[in-house]
Parts: sequence; structure tokens; C-alpha cells
Amino acid sequence: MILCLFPLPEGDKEKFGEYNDFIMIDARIYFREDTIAAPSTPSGRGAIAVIRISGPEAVSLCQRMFHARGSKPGEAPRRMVYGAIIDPRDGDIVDDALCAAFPGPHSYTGEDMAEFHCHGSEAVLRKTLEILFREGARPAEPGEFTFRAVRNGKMDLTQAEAVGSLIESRSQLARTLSLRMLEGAFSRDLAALKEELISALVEVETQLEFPDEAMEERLGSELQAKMDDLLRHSQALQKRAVRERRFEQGIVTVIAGRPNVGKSSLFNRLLGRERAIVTPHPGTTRDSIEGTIELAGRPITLIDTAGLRETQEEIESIGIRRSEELLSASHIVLFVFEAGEGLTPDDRVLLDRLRSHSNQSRIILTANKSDLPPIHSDFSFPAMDYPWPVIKISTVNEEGVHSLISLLEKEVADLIPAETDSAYLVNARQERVLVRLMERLQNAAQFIREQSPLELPAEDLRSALHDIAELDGSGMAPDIMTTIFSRFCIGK
Ligand SMILES: Nc1nc2c(ncn2[C@@H]2O[C@H](COP(=O)(O)OP(=O)(O)OP(=O)(O)O)[C@@H](O)[C@H]2O)c(=O)[nH]1
Ligand SMILES: [Mg+2]
Repeated sequence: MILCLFPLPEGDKEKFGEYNDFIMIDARIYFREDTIAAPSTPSGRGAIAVIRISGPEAVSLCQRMFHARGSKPGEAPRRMVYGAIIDPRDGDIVDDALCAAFPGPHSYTGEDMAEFHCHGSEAVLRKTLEILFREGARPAEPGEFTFRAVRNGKMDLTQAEAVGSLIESRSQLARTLSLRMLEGAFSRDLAALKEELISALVEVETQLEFPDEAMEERLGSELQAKMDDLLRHSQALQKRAVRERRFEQGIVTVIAGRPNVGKSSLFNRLLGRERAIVTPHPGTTRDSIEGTIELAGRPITLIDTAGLRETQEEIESIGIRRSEELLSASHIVLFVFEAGEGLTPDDRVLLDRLRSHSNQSRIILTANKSDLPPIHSDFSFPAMDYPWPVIKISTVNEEGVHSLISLLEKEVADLIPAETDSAYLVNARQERVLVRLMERLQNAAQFIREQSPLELPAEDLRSALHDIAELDGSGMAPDIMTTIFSRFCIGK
């Protein structure tokens, strides 16, 4: 077995930028052309597990270790056949399974591939992989199947990275935007931009190589027009390239308020299950509890917190400190108070603190327990002297809960703007390169507009071309390329 993990050398950290916390996998492993195998389904028990094999031995390996009841795998390409996985050494039956062979180049990786669909038992998986590794395959590195797909021209780097973000997608919107990227929307935009860029660069380089004064004047205006087009198209591309960190962490929605006002009850109601403990005793929730929901196709990280109050009790005060930290990092705060009481002086102290500490958050004043009569018979719900929406709810009879959800939907749709027809999701690496690319194009355009010596825009245009190559993977250093894939899951 080859030891393939090593920490990133100190001196290389700058070069790898955002990847500097990652353990690198030796790039050389990814460039071997041997046969790899790995489970593609998560570990643990499940009805079905899938094992993928790719490489020159893939089909012969599965023919050796699979006894088909009908036709053999590979005889009918891309068709599932039923049979049994066996150990070719002693004929021992490992599992009843399905097997399909995908001869290259019409496979995910572009090379010969095979899949076993067996029962999702850890023992079955372990035994099947043990046989595969004994018979000549080696364990696949993270993302190595997709890496091979890129290496064999089945997809470019932007599509490969979209596979990663599609797997990671936590909401319908993230899924749609990642899928659009996978289908090649970003690749097509980049290819068009690359063509225009090359055409501009060719003109500049030709003039540099064979200076011709008669040509210079005509070229000046043509080049200027070309650069204007290039800038316009690159700006349109940048606009379509949505980089939304909120897709990854979800929109952080914190439920806060004094003890016993019904925060945990609301948390459970929004989550749709009894996750948090609810009791009539103030101070029930000590630590924050997280849950994930989806609203308007966007991911929401919902957090129930310890009730905020002055306390000498050690555990509770740690919980309260944590609540305050969460509040300052939240996108939305559901501030819960009791409808029959209105905002108490304590509520107002909390709200004023909230306003000064988490000025980025959107606050919704949530008056809970609207099913209970007011504390005093002459109490009428006051107009709120805060600039935030107010909504009356009851977690007991559900009054107002739907209106609160609609209001939340509006807020989250606002925080992650609506999907446009052509937007796609880019990751941090792509965003960084895009920003750099835009700067270079703008510089080049400026030099040309000011009729500076052509060496200056030429330099920027060449670097911009290099940026595009870094985006589509055509000109990327192998070690950076494999670092990207090492972030994928094994089996993909
Ligand atoms: N009548 C009525 N009671 C409610 C409502 N919501 C919550 N309660 C009750 O209020 C009490 C406190 O509810 P919790 O959800 O535990 O309140 P909390 O704000 O999480 O309290 P702490 O965790 O102590 O800060 C429980 O007895 C709930 O059953 C409501 O809408 N109407
Ligand atoms: Mg609670």
C-alpha cells in the first residue's frame, strides 16, 4: 500500500491560498493509469451499496469475481446483470448482487468501468473490496473518478467542481445552480470569453511582432471595439457567477428572548419535530441547539438558544454568553416575547443590546402565546416603537405560525436573491480567479484606451488567458489540480 498523504510544506502555503489547511494528496497518485475501486455510497448500513471500479482491469476484474445468472457483465454493455459476487480464490459467495460494465470511452471516467450493486452491509463491502484489492485494483483517492473524467476529456474542471457542489448542495436553489454548472453553462461562457480574448491577444502580439504604422491606426479602433466586447461579456459572466456563502452555511436564524417565552416550542414547530426540550420552567434550554430546514428553496440553519437573563448560575450563564455570540453572527433573529404582556422593560434592554451588537441581522418581533388572555384585563397589544415587523403567534394552537413562515420565506428570498435563468454557482476558488481575471481585462482595456505601449495590455491579456486556463483546468499545475479533487468524497 502506498502512503499517499502528506502535510503541505510550510513554504507552499502561500501558493495554495485557501487550501492551506488541507492535507495534500501526492499528485503523482492521481496521474497513474491503474485500476481503482471504492464504494460510492456512504459508509454504514443501508439497503444497497455501490462499488465502482475504473481502469484497464475493471471489466475483467468483475468478470472474474461475478457469477452471472444470465449474460456476463461486459457482454451487454451498460446493462445490469443479476448474479453473485464470489471470491475467485475459493469460490466463496460474498453476496447476491447486480453488476454492470461500462466499457470506455462511454463511461463516467472515459475508461473501462464496472459497478457492483450489493447489499449495504459493512461486512459485504469489506469483503468485496478486499477481493478487488487483492486481485489488482487499488483504493481510489477522493474524487479520483471525477479526476479521471477530466483527464480523459469527459468534462472540464468547472463541471468537475460542480459535481462536488451538487453533492454538497443543501437546498433546491443550490442544486439548480450547481446542476446548471455541471451541464456546462459556465464552461460555455468561459469558452466564448477565451475565444474573444485570444482574438484580441493575437492582434496585439502581431502588432508587437511586426510593427506596421499604417496598420496601427486601423488596429487601434478595432482593438478598442474588441476590448469593449470582451469587457461587456466578462462582466455579464461575472454577474451570472453567483457565489453565495449562505448556500453552504445556510441562513443562520437564531431564536432568542427571555426564558420561558416559548423559544424551544417555536423551534420545534418550525423544525416539524420535538427536537428541543420544552418545560414550564424558565431556564430549560442551557445550550444552543441547531436544526436545518429549507424555506423558499434556501437552506436555513435554525438555532434555539438559552433564554437571556441575569443569572449567577454558572452553566446557564455560559449558555447565555453563547446565545449572545450566536446572535451577533446571525442573519435573522426571531425575538420571542409574550403577546399578553407586550414588550417588558427586560425585553427592551435585550432588544437595544441586539440592535447595537447584531446590526447586520434582520429582526422579527415574535409575540408568542397569543392563545392566552392578557396579563391585565385592560391590556391592549401596543404599537411597537421598533422598525421591525411584528407577528402574533401561538405555538399551541398554531395561530400565526403560517404567517411567520411566509414572512421568513420573504426574508430568506431577499437574503439569497431569486434564481435567474442563467445563474450558476461558483466556489471560492473560482470566485477569486474571476475577480483577478476582471481586473486584468479592465487594466488591458484601460491601456488600450490610453494608447499606452502595447507591451502593457499584452501582459495583462496573457495573464487573463492564464486565469481562464486555471478556471477550466486546461493550464493548471497538477498539484493544485489534485488538491481540488482531494476535497471530494471517496468514490466520486
Ligand atoms: N399557552 C401557550 N403556552 C406556550 C406557548 N408556547 C410555549 N408555551 C409554554 O411555555 C413554556 C415554556 O416553553 P419553552 O418553549 O420551553 O420556552 P423557552 O423560551 O424555550 O424557555 P427557556 O428554554 O427556559 O428559555 C412551556 O410550558 C410551553 O408549553 C404558546 O403559544 N401558548
Ligand atoms: Mg428553551
